[in-house]
Amino acid sequence: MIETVPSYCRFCHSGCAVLVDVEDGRPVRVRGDRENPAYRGFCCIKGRQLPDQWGHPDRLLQTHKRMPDGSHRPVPYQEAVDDIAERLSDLLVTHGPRSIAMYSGTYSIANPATMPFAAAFMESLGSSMLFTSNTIDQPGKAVAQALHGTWMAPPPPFADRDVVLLIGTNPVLTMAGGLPLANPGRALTDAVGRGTRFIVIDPRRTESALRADLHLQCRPGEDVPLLAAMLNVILREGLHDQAFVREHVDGVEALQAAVAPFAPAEVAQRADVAADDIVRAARMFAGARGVATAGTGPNFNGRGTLFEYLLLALNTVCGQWSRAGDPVPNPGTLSPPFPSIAQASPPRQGYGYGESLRVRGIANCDGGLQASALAEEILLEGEGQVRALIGVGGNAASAIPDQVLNVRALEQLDLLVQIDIKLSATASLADYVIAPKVPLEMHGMTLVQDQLTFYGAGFGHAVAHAQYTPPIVEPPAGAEVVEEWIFFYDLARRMGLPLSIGPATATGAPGDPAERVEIDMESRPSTEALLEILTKSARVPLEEVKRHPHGALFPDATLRVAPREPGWTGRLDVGNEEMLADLQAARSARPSPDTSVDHPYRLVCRRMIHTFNSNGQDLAGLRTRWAYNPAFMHPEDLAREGLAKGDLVEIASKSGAILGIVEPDDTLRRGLVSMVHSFGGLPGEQDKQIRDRGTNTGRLLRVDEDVDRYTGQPRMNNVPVRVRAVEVAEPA
Ligand SMILES: Nc1nc2c(c(=O)[nH]1)N[C@H]1C(S)=C(S)[C@@H](COP(=O)(O)OP(=O)(O)OC[C@H]3O[C@@H](n4cnc5c(=O)[nH]c(N)nc54)[C@H](O)[C@@H]3O)O[C@H]1N2
Ligand SMILES: Nc1nc2c(c(=O)[nH]1)N[C@H]1C(S)=C(S)[C@@H](COP(=O)(O)OP(=O)(O)OC[C@H]3O[C@@H](n4cnc5c(=O)[nH]c(N)nc54)[C@H](O)[C@@H]3O)O[C@H]1N2
Ligand code: SF4
Ligand SMILES: [Mo]
Repeated sequence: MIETVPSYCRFCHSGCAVLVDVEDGRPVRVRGDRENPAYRGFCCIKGRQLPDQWGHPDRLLQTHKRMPDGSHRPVPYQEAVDDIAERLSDLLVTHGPRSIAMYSGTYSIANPATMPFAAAFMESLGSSMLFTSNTIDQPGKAVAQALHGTWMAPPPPFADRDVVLLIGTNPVLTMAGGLPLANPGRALTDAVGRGTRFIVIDPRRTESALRADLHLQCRPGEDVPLLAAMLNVILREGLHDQAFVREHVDGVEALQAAVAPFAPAEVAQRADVAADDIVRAARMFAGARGVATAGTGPNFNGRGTLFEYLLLALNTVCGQWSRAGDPVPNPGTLSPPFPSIAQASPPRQGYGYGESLRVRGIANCDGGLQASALAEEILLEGEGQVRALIGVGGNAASAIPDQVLNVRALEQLDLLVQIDIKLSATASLADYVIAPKVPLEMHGMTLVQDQLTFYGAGFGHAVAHAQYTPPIVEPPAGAEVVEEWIFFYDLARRMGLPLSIGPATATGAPGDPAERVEIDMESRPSTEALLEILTKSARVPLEEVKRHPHGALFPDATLRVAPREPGWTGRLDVGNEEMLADLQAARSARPSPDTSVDHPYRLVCRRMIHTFNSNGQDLAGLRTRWAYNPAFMHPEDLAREGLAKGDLVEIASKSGAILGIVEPDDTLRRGLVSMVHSFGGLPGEQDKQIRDRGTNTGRLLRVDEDVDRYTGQPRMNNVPVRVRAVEVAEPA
C-alpha cells in the first residue's frame, strides 16, 4: 500500500514542498507538490533522492566509535554519551571552557531545534568557541550591514522589480539570493515576461545569465572596482535618488570622491569588459526600481566586507528600498513580525568584539567567529588551546580552506565528535560519530526560510510562505539514531549543565534573555514543545500553519511600510572611513601574483545542481553525469594546453596541488578553472580514486592569504593556478 504524504525537502535551504510516497513505512518516491502555491510543483533532482538517502547502505544507523586502527565500530549511543560527557568534563576542569569548540554547518538548520540547543550547550559550558560555516561563506554581508546601517523595510517586492542585478550569484541553480527562494527558475521566467531587466556580472554565462539583458563577463576578482565604477557613473551623472539620499543617507560626498578615480575606461581594462557596458549597467540599474544582490564569487575574494558595503551603497544611493505606504508581501510567517518602517537603523561597529582568537588577532564579528582560524587554534599550544571539537551538520575536514592543515589539526584533537549521517571526511577522523535522524524522520517548520530574508537584500521568499511537517517515516529497522538537539540535551544532562532556549527572532540573532525558557533536565521535552517555544512570538501561530499540510502563503494585504517615526534621526552611512580607505587600497592592489607565468589560470568557484557542498556525492541518482567535480575550462584553453575532455590534470596553486579531470565549458571566459568544492575524501586518500570521488579544491587555498580584515575570511576564489596533464594509473 502506497500512501502519499505532503512534506518539505531539507536537502537545501530552499525547502521545496514535496509529496512523498510511503510504502510499508519506507519512502519510495519524492516529487514536487503542485498544491503548494509558492513552489508550484518544483523539486530538483536532489530532492528526488531523499528515499535513497533514507535507506542508503552507507547511512550510519548507529553511533560509531573510532578504533585504534582508525576504523569505526558501532557502539550503544548511551555509552558514547557517557564517555564524551566524562571527557568533556575533564577538559573543562583541567583546561577550561575555551578548550571545547564547536563547528556547525549546513545541516544544523535542517531541524529548527538543533542550533538553539547547540548554542545553549556552548553557553552553558561557558565556551565562546562556536564556529559556523557562515564565516567561510559570506560573513562580510553582516559586517557591511552593520557599518552601513539597515533600512528597516525590504527592497521593493519581487513582483514590482523592474531591474535585478546579480553579481557572482546563480540563484536559478543555487536557490540563493536575487530571485525568490521558491522555484527561482520559474520566477525568473515570469519576471522576464513582465519586462524585468536582468544584469549579471559573472565570469561565467550562468543558468541565471542566459536571459540577462546585459552580462558583464568580467575577470574574477574585479568586483570592487566594478561597483566603484558604477557608483562613479551614477553619482557623477546625478542618477541617484537625491531626495532619498538627502533624507536618509550620510557620506554621499565622501563616497563620490572615493569612487571618482574609478573611471569606467580604467576599470573596464582591468576587469576586461567593455567600458560602455559598465556605464550601461549603471544607468540601467539606477534608472529603475529593483535590487542588487551578490553571492559567493565576489564574497570569496578577500574583500567581502568592502564589496558588500559598496553593494549596499549602490542599493542605497539608488533608493532601492521600500517607502512608507508600500506593501510588504513577506513580513515573515513563523518568525516574529518585523516592523517595516521607512527609516534607517544607524550603523553599528559590527566587528572586532568578543573573545579574540589567539591566532592572528581575529576577533568576533557580526558574521561569526572565523572558522578558518580553528585549525591554528587547535595546533597552537598553550593556555586556551582548543582540544575538543563537536561538529554538527558541517564537514570541517572538507569545507574549511586548506584541507591539509585542517585535517592535521583535527587529527591532533583530544576528542572529535561528529554528528553525521555518513562517514564523511570529518566523521572518518572522529572519535565518535553520532548518527542523526534524517529530515524525513523529523518534525520540520520553515522558520529558517523566514530568517533568510535578513541575510542580504534580495534573499528569501517573495511572498510570506510557511510549512510544517511531522515526521513522515520512521528510521530503518534496528536503527539507533537521534535528533541533534537530543544529543546536546543528553550530553548536558550527563554533565549537569542547565540549558535554556528562547523564542526565535526575525533575523535569527539571539533574543531577549528574559524570554528564555529553562529546559526541564529531568524529563525531556518533546520536539513539538520546542517548536512551540521557538514560535512563541510568530506572526502566524504554528497551529495555523499546521492547518495547511501542503504549505501555504500567508501574506497580509493590509500591511504597509510605516512612515518614519517622529523624532527618528537614524541615517544610513555610505561614507564609512575605513571602507573608503580600503577602497583606495583596492585600487592599487592586484591579487598577487598577477598574471604570473607560473600560475596562468584562476581557480573560481561554482555550484552544480546535483550536489550540495559535500552532500549527495554518494547517491546513485546524482552520480549519473559526473561522479566527480570536473575542472571546467574554456575549450580554447584546453586546446592550447593540448588537453581533451576527460583528461587527468594536476592543478597546482602556490600552496597545494590536486588532481582534476578537465571538462570543456564554453560558458566560461578564458583563463579560468571553474570547480565545485568539497568533493573527494581526505588528502592522499583519494587521488587514485579521482574519477569516482573527485577532489577537494580547499587544498589549493591558504587560511592566511588576502584575509578580509573585518571577518578573517581568507581568499577562497580567484586563486592563481597552473594546469598540466599527468598520467597516473587509474584503478581498474
Ligand atoms: N574551496 C571552497 N570551499 C568552500 C566553498 C567553496 O565554494 N569553495 N564554499 C563554502 C561555503 S559557501 C559553505 S556554506 C561551506 C559549507 O560547509 P559545511 O556546512 O561544513 O559543509 P557541508 O559539506 O555542507 O557539510 C554537511 C555535513 O553534514 C552531513 N549531513 C548531511 N545530512 C545531514 C543531516 O541530516 N544531519 C546531520 N547532522 N548531518 C548531515 C554531511 O554528511 C556533511 O558531513 O563550505 C565552504 N567552503
Ligand atoms: N545545487 C546547489 N545549490 C547550492 C549549493 C550547492 O552546493 N549546490 N550550495 C549552497 C551554498 S552553501 C551557498 S553559499 C549558495 C551559494 O550560491 P551562489 O552564490 O549562487 O553560488 P555559485 O553557484 O557558486 O555562484 C557563484 C558565482 O560566482 C561566479 N564568480 C566566480 N568568481 C567571481 C568573481 O570574482 N566575481 C564575480 N562577479 N563572479 C564570480 C561564478 O562563476 C558563479 O557563477 O548556494 C547554495 N545552493
Ligand atoms: S531545491 Fe532541491 S534540494 Fe533544495 S529544497 Fe528544493 S528539492 Fe530540495
Ligand atoms: Mo554556503
